[in-house]
Amino acid sequence: MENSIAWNPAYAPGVDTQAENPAAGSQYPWVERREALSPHDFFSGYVAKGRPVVVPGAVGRCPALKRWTFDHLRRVSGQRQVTLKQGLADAGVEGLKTVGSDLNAYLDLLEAYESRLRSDGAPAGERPPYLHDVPLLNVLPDAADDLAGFPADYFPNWYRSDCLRFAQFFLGPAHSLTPLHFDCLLTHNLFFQVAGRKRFILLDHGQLPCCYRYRWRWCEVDAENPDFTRHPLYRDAQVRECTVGPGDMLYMPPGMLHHVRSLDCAISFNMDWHTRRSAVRGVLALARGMPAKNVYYNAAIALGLCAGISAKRVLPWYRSYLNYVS
Ligand SMILES: O=C(O)CCC(=O)C(=O)O
Ligand SMILES: [Fe+2]
Repeated sequence: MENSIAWNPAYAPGVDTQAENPAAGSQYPWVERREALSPHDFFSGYVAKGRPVVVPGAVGRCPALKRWTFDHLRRVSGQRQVTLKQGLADAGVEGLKTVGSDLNAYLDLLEAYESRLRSDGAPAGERPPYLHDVPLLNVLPDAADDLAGFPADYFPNWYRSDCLRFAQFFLGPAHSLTPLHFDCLLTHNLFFQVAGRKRFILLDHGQLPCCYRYRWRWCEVDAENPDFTRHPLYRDAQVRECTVGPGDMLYMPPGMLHHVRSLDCAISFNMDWHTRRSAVRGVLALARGMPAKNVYYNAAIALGLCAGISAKRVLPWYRSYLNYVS
């Protein structure tokens, strides 16, 4: 079947997902959106100031936007084994576990779920697991061709020549959820949406005391349906949101809390990266309870950035982070 999952044409590249955001039911102030933001202004206006920003259409011209159909995924990688996550739930991640599948079988599950959803109009049966945060090049080894024109200038120099080796892939059904958390190494995060839409609910790291943290990086609060009786401090939390659609890029500064809901069947990828400053802070976070393993990864990157050891040479020490479930 050619293209049996049709990515929602209402959200093709260039459509303003924020102006017209019916499914999201916006509740909070929007994250700033900057069309055609230059890398220079990105670093001075957002990275240096720890402010999130959406750059609509930042990867809107990459071939991946049209190319990454289910058919294509089956053709190039259908036989590959992938690790899926189950238990990313509204109630938290205590039941989180991983399961293996080949990609074809997973795409079958997604297609069946999405077609039930289209015919019944409501979540139908158990939601399939989430292909969540796995190395992009393990799923799509030729992703560099698909991402021709990728704006590597939004990354620090150290990462540029090898940036896709740091990229992590996400594919999941409509309604998939990553509950409220921050990224576990306290990295900067550039997030790229390829197909479908996702809604992000965001809080600065300073809001952590309102969010009832557990297991270092996760938060008990359900950011879509907060229960102020269980979590009274969250009443005062300062919350923002944005919706990203195909081609959009979202920047999140280190430690930013995020709760991410897929509004459609969606494909994304992201890259966690450090500046010297965030890498050194990531090492010092040992004193704030960061797990030793995370500190080790931060030390590897800090060494690369501060001692001028190339990303290629540091990658063997860092690579296991890319398959790390925490
Ligand atoms: O897309 C998602 O479901 C989660 C994304 C996320 O947590 C991240 O980019 O760090
Ligand atoms: Fe995250």
